[in-house]
Amino acid sequence: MARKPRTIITCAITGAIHTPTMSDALPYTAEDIAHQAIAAADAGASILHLHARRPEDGGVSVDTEHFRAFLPQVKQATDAVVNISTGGSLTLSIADRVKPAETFSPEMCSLNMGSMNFSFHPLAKRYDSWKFDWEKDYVEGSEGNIFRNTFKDIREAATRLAPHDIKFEHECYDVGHLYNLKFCMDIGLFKAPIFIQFIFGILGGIGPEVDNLIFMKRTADRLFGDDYRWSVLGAGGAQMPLATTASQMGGNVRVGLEDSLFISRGVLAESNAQQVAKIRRIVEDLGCEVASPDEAREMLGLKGGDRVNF
Ligand code: KMH
Ligand code: ZN
Repeated sequence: MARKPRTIITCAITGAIHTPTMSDALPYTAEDIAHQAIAAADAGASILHLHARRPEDGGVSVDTEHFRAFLPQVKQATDAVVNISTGGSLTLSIADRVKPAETFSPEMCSLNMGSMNFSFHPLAKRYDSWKFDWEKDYVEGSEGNIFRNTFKDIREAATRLAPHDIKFEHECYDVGHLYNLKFCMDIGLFKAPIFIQFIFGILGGIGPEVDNLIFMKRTADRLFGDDYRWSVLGAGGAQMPLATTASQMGGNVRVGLEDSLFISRGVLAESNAQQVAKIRRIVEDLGCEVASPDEAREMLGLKGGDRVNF
């Protein structure tokens, strides 16, 4: 029997776009981000998707000094691939959002493949108290925000980052984003193999049903043939079920507190590493093996950890 491909586990340590600090486990200081990223890598994550936050109040940050405060530590302690977010926040310009990736030239960075509603305002009703002052207004205000990722923004990000030979994690929240990506590939913005993160369950994007995963995968097969690798991110309660399904379909998986604060229904996760350990256990129990960082580098055609700037 042919050996199943290895499963790459990405761990998204601390998103800032849609995850305020509503769990004490969510890291927001540089020390905690580094500590949890290293523990997630030790637990089996071969890629670490990283945002920065303001250490004083956990707010969204694209300040390069906030990234500098944890990147060298992560690099020294692990061999994991570092993937820097260019998502930033719902209100920043693309030039500001790509600055950390331009500065640190990581092996990977995220790239969001279309403009969309990206809302988490229903969360506001679930909380009576907030850890920091900015959080309630930010969460409620997401009802009126557009997450802007126009073709011009995508071209600007790709052009600014082209000299750095960075592999993009193309974040596709709906089927139209796959067609956007195809258009961008056809005009020469990205090199094969591209890496697509199929995202399910964000309010504004496609819902977290298995049918939708199959539809996204079938569409990507038609558009990209052998020129792509893929992974699945289910937001909130869809995280583990969709990751499990993806791994059984030969795909890769993304977990992490950025996308779900929970380890099981109604139970907050203690850490990112706990989520990585859980999906690793499931993947291995079901007969697959997880990819090491070097195997992930080979599968995705990455430039190598010695060519980053931190
Ligand atoms: N948390 C994801 C749903 C980015 O960093 O570029 C969105 C995200 C965007 O990861
Ligand atoms: Zn992110």
